[in-house]
Amino acid sequence: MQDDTAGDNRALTIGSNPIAVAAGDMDLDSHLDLVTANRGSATISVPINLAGTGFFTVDTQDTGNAPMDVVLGDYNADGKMDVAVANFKDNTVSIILNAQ
Ligand SMILES: [Ca+2]
Ligand SMILES: [Ca+2]
Repeated sequence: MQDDTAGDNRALTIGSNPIAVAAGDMDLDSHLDLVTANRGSATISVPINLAGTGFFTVDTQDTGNAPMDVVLGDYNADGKMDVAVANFKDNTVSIILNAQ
């Protein structure tokens, strides 16, 4: 876990040049987690909220080139949240199933 705490303002270290962030319950524990599009590192980061404490563990997944936005949804209807990623330089969308 990488978590710099200063009062109530916390900064998570994630991939390079994050440009978009979305919130959803990625691990189905009823607490909101985050997903970021990291343009510079061609990744998404998935900070998982530890039991709703506001402290996060961060997982990373590869995407296409220059991810610019993320949209969360259950695209394969298995009850688990997935991530669609718009890859600006590839003209593609990555679908990352069960991204956590
Ligand atoms: Ca969660
Ligand atoms: Ca799913």
